[in-house]
Amino acid sequence: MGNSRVLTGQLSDHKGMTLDIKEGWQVCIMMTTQSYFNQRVILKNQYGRIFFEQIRGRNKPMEPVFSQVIRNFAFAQPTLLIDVPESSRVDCRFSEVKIDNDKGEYVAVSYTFMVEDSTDYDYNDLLLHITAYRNVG
Ligand SMILES: [Ca+2]
Repeated sequence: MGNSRVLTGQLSDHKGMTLDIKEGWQVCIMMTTQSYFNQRVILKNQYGRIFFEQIRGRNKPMEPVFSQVIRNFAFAQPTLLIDVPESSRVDCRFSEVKIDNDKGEYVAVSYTFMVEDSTDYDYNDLLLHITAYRNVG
């Protein structure tokens, strides 16, 4: 049987978080917001190349669920940035679940981010889900 490793935490600043996604993996991104403020989500590499960028909030009506697939992700270890420029208090909580196969190889990861950008602490201002997995072969 494979193994899974779970990490939960809180992003402490706006410097971003490195995601443990390997080169060539498939990446699925889903996000939604109920925020008054605009939520800016960027996924980029260390050279600044942006793979995913969405700004959603009151000025940009969105589908209830926005999804995008990036096939054969070109770089490893991308950085995720979550920015809410109009908010002075962004509290982002996350969960990271890594999955190993029965050979002990790291083959998939699932990230969930939930943001509170105001003072009601319902954490519904951004829901972001990123799943990435190795090609079978
Ligand atoms: Ca809220």
